[in-house]
Amino acid sequence: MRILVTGGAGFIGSNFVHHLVRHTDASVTVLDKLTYAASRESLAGLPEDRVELVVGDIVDAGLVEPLVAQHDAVVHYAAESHNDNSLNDPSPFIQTNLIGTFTLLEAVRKAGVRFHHVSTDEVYGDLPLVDDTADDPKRFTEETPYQPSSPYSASKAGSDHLVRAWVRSFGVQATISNCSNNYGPWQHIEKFIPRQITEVLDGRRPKLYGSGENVRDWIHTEDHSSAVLRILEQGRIGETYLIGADGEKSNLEVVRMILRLMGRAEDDFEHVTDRAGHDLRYAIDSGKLRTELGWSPEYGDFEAGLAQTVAWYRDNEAWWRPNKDATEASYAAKGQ
Ligand code: NAD
Ligand code: TDX
Repeated sequence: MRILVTGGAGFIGSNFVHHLVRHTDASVTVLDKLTYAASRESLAGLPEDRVELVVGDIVDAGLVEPLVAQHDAVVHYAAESHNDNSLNDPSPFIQTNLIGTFTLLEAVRKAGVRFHHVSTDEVYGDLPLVDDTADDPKRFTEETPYQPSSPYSASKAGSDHLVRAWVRSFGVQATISNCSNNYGPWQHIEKFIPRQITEVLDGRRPKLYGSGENVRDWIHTEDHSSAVLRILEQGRIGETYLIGADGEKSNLEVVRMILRLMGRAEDDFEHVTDRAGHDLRYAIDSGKLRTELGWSPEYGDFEAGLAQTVAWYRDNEAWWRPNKDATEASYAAKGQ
């Protein structure tokens, strides 16, 4: 198999490339624009005879069409991925997430190549918070109606709709997955967990948007990769699979856990300006993926996975340090 991985130099895409090399004998081409979010180092150490990096834009049909035609499958991770950035400037989100996905769909349609589209649970909007007495709290399923809140999630929702239309109208051989919040090594420090870990490493206080009661459903990026590979190999064409590991935690709980793991007082954080339109709660019911394809996550213990992630950022300061000042300056300008 020759597999083209778009966005394979980003946080989750690079994990998937390592996963493919470890668990299959596929040869892999990474197509990545190397935006601010990419990292060549995340691909270091991979065998040169199996992994090639092509630097380019998924919006560029002249590049994409011949490249796609040389592969058996495309796994599409490339995206602008940060909600806060989409509130500052939605334009690159529309370009990459919508026009880029359209460009890839046209290429796989012409070449008859299998396509897997990596998407997010944010396309479903948000859920109410759960009080402790509820015995069967609502979670997202494959049937939940789309109701995205931010320019980022709206652009991902639009890209999902394009994939479904290309399956139905043109017979494109595609599957879709919608995953919950990922954590682990190599995540850009603009994102919640690495931002707080690196704030503590720098002797400052973690920064919670608003009250901190917002809930995210955390999954280790290794588990996301194993699920995507399972869907690529065994998923039914035209189907959507939700990926999640039953990792619901409020932001406040996560911040307290990070502080505890790093030897600081659990209330040593600050509240900052809330995100506009901030989604309240995400929660995934991954029953279809587990029952139909027999997948299950390996990182069942969030605190253990978080402790490993803290250790990774402690040990890899040389990787994140060059981005830290600019990332914090941009948050400070918004009171965050
Ligand atoms: P990321 O921002 O870390 O990486 C995105 C990668 O895409 C970068 O390497 C970037 O250079 C590349 N890219 C951006 N625009 C491009 C373009 N026009 N052409 C080619 N490459 C381009 O993102 P991530 O967190 O690794 O997310 C990867 C995918 O997974 C995205 O589609 C995202 O929507 C989805 N997802 C992310 C999460 C999460 O928690 N981070 C959860 C569910 C789904
Ligand atoms: O400093 C912060 N303080 C804070 O309280 C930051 C950066 C975030 N937050 C909150 C906002 C969210 O409730 O933490 C939560 C997680 O924030 P992000 O890491 O920005 O993730 P989120 O907006 O939930 O989206 C993520 O999961 C779904 C990814 O960035 C998306 O790409 C993915 O689709």
